[in-house]
Parts: sequence; C-alpha cells; structure tokens
Amino acid sequence: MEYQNLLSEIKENILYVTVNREKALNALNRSTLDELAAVIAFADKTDEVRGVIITGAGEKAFVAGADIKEFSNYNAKEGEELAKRGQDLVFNAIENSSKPFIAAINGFALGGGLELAMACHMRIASDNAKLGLPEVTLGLIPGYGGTQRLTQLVGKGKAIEMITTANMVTAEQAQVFGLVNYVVPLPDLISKAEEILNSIKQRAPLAIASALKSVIASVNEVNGYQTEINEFAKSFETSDFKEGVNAFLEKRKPNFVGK
Ligand code: DAK
Repeated sequence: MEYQNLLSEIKENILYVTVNREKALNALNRSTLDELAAVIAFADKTDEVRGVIITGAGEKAFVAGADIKEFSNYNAKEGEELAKRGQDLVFNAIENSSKPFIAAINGFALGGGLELAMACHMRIASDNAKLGLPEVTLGLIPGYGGTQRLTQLVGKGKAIEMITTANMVTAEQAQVFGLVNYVVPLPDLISKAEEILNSIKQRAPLAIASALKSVIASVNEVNGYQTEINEFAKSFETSDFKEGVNAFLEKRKPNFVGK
C-alpha cells in the first residue's frame, strides 16, 4: 500500500512502519492518523505480518505530538469526535491488535507521540529520546488515552507528576519507572525491536494473540481474570496447542501453523 505520510514494508514477517514527516518532527496530522488506521487494520488481518515496529523518520523525533497547527481551531465537539475516532481506529486498535506492536522511540515522543508509543505493547527508546505529555502547556489534557495508559504503566503518582508539570523525562529515567522496556544507542534501536519480535515469531501465533488480549484485559476490563479464563480455555482447542505439547514430549522443536 502507498502512503503519503508513512513508509511501510514487510521483511521476514515484520511490518516496519515509519511516520515520515521529518520536517514537522513527525507530528500527527489527520491524514497521518488515517493512514496509521489503515496500516494497523492491514497488520491485523494479514497472516504474513507477525509483529509491527513503529518508529519516526530521522534522528530527532519519534513523534512530537499531534499537529498543533491543525488542531488549533478545534471546538469541543470536533475535539470529542476526533478523540473518539482516533482512539478507536489508531490507539485502541494497536492495543487490541492480535499482533505485537513495538514502538522504537528514536527521539522526542511528546503528547500524541507518547500516546502512540504507549498504545504499543512494548517500547524501546534510544538513549537520546525525550518523553513527555506537554498538553497542559497548550491548555489541553492528553486526548488519545494518555491519562489512562501512563497511569497504568508508571503508577498514579508519577503519571500525575508528568502530566501536570508537562516536563519531559529522559530515556534512562523512563526505563527506571517502567515507561520503556529498554534503552539502547540509536543505531541499535531497530535491531533490539527485531530481536524481541524474532523470539515472538517462534511462538504459537494464536497463543500470542490470546496472551495480548488477556494482558490488555487486565488493565482495561473490569473482569480481566474472566477474559484470561476464556482465552486460556480456547487455547486447548487449537492445533498449535497439541503441536506444542507433542513437540515437548517428543523433545523436538514445535512447528506452529497458527491454527
Ligand atoms: N505540531 C506541528 N509542528 C510541530 C510540532 C507539532 N507537535 N512539533 C514540532 N513541529 C515543527 C515545528 O513547528 C518546526 O516547524 P518549522 O517552524 O520549521 O516549520 C519543526 O517541527 C521543528 O521544530 P522546532 O524548530 O520547534 O525544533 P526544536 O528542536 O527547537 O524543538 C521540540 C523540538 C520537540 C522541543 C519542539 O518542536 C516542541 O516543543 N514541539 C511541540 C511539542 C508539543 O507540544 N507537542 C504537542 C503536544 S499536544 C486531539 C487529541 C490529542 C491531541 C490533540 C488533539 N484531538 C482528539 C482533537 C494531542 C495533543 C498533543 O500532542
């Protein structure tokens, strides 16, 4: 698929998505959000894709937020509609995807950019990255799930500090309180994400989808335990479950087919 604001390619079952508006520090305008919605839906329905890496073009920014020039004139109704549409089709769609998403944070991840990274299942940051939710400096609050996901990831106290001060944190600080999984030098960023997805690629695809759904349910649903029970029960009906157990018993590597 051809995009105006994204680069995308599949290599060895990994879909690489690069937000490609380097001059605007990869800020998310409406058409970029529409394209992200399309590529996320594509990843979810395409068997060839076993995992997704999202990054930003250049060496300065992952995504420096929603495009301030574009949303400066929105009224309350437009703000509500766009927040809901964006959350459904981009941010929640990533979090609820059956494929694992990794944000490879190669610089500034601010506002909607950090919200995009937080919607992903894992985050790896380069050592030059800066992360923050500066919305209150613009008289806003985070509108793409940031108040919820930051609180889930770092706890109430740190989330309130970051959101109300609007101060950025370094990659190293973010790792200390669990906002990013790893910090690596910039040249190693994509290979670290690939290393994780290459491990996941060897596992049973339906089990990965069920695990993602269950973990996400633990923070987003009232009864995540019940979702886990349902997903756990479904695993027993898959061929991959039988293959995994047989391979263990026969002391060989499993051959998972995603059924
Ligand atoms: N939007 C548009 N353009 C941006 C941008 C952004 N968020 N961030 C940077 N740019 C542009 C700059 O305007 C500049 O463009 P030119 O002037 O060259 O044309 C270019 O990128 C380079 O930026 P700087 O010259 O500022 O670069 P510096 O190195 O000096 O500074 C910086 C880097 C990242 C510290 C600085 O650019 C910065 O503070 N950027 C803004 C960060 C920010 O406040 N982001 C927005 C957070 S609020 C909504 C839902 C959610 C949201 C909004 C609406 N609805 C549902 C309606 C979310 C809001 C946010 O994300």
